[in-house]
Amino acid sequence: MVPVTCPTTPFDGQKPGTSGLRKAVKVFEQPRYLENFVQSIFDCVDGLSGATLVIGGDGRYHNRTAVQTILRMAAANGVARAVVGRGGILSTPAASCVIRKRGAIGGVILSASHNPGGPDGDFGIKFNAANGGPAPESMTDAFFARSKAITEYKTLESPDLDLDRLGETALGGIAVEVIDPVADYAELMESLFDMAAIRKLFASGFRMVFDAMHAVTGPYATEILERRLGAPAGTVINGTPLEDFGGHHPDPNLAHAEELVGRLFGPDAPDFGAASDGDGDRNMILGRNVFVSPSDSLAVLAANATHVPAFKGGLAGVARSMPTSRAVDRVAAKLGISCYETPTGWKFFGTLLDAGRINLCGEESFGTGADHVREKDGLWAVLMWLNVLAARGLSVAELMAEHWGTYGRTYYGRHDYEAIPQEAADALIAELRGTLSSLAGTDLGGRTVAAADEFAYTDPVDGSRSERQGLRVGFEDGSRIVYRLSGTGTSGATLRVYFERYEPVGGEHGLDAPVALKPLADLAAELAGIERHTGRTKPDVAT
Ligand code: VG1
Ligand code: CO
Repeated sequence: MVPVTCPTTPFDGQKPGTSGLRKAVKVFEQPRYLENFVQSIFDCVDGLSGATLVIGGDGRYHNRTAVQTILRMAAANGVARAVVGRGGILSTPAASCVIRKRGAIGGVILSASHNPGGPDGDFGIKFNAANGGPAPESMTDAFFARSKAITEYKTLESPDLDLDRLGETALGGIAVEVIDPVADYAELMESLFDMAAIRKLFASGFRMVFDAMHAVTGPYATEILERRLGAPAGTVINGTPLEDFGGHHPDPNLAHAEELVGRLFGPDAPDFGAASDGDGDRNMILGRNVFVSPSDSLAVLAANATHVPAFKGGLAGVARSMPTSRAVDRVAAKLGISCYETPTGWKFFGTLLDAGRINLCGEESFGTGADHVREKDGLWAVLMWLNVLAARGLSVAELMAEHWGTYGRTYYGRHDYEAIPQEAADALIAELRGTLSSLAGTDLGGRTVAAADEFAYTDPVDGSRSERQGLRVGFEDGSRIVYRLSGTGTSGATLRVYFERYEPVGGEHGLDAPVALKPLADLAAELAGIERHTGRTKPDVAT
């Protein structure tokens, strides 16, 4: 097993987006493409030599090949120990958990999250730092800069390792430890929740369906829900991870989790439904005939946090990404705790969590999490909901009605226009940016604009600055429209338009969200000239 140094030349566009570098599998399959990016990471991580590195992914097509490549490169780059999930599998939150538990220098996580998989699907790679969280922008900028100047990468000439057998093997000078991908994570979950109360809930006949969408969460959900909490066999559906997710979009929302939605809104519906995405960090929460918007979910969990052992001392503070609705702000105000507004992407919560300023946070994009790891965590959110339902003895519908009755209801929706030409998207944003400063005080569709601006963020802990994080138009009646371009897409640009409408206590709480939001959605399309710029008359996905 000889270490070798291979000459290479840079590839264009190895710029990490909202959550790592995501490209079509075909792009990643080009010789040297993955190697270049991995070497760029290794060149930028201080203290890599002699350290422990965690490696794993969501099991999608190309995962195993990539894990073997990264192991060889880790060995040649002086890593002392590599910790790998069996079969190359680690959900994103489990990887975060293992990095923290092992005191690793960080981890390489292979995933394109909710993007489809398979030979014609997408692949991705991200680096998480020693705190278990996504590399901050200062690091991802450094990886990108390095990728543009790279001239060589280091690897080993060695056969593939057996990733399916637990235990330790030597590779070059390093130890490779293949671990059960579920064990550490399941143990952590048991330390956070009132497992006995949830077990009792299931024993009393409470029925739930968890849709793992043939993605990474299947083994985790089966172990924790069915084996440890006693939910009946069959509670977890689509629980076997497949390289192509069964040809589906592993995206837990009303558009893509059709089977689950059908069950919860159909005859003899169970009490509770949930789903997770490709890499296990997202969650969707449903009750019988009820969809809980992710923004509301965050607010409800904040309001009920003290019913859960991990939070029995109360919350230190909460945070949400900018486009996430302000429902949680109202809870924070009532609790007298801080509420931070951060740019989109979990990496912006890291400093706040590390500093202990917050211990609960979330995004409108079906992401919720806490300070137990440094990633959003799908199954954790499901367990948190189960714990709250068990403690409160209410149905999901009753809990939501109580919440809106106390804080008012924030209707929330998002429209995505996918794969539009980059120039058209850039022109739309540039034009809108130019009009923002003149909007305040004007009347738009019967609503008066209170303020309009482009969101920029200064991290209150480390002072780092992030510009151009989305355009927002707020109205005097508490409603709001936000526009931004996605940083996770792999073809063209994706325009995201977010709407919220606030109905105070005693207001109209019984509308269907799309109906309640229709006037705002129409206004948003007109204000940005979406049809004029893109030719699109309706979004590809509405959630
Ligand atoms: C999207 C979501 C964002 C989330 C990111 C990664 O980013 O909007 O909230 O953090 O995906 O989630 P963008 O830039 O496409 O809007 V995951 O589960 O794809 O890692
Ligand atoms: Co994900």
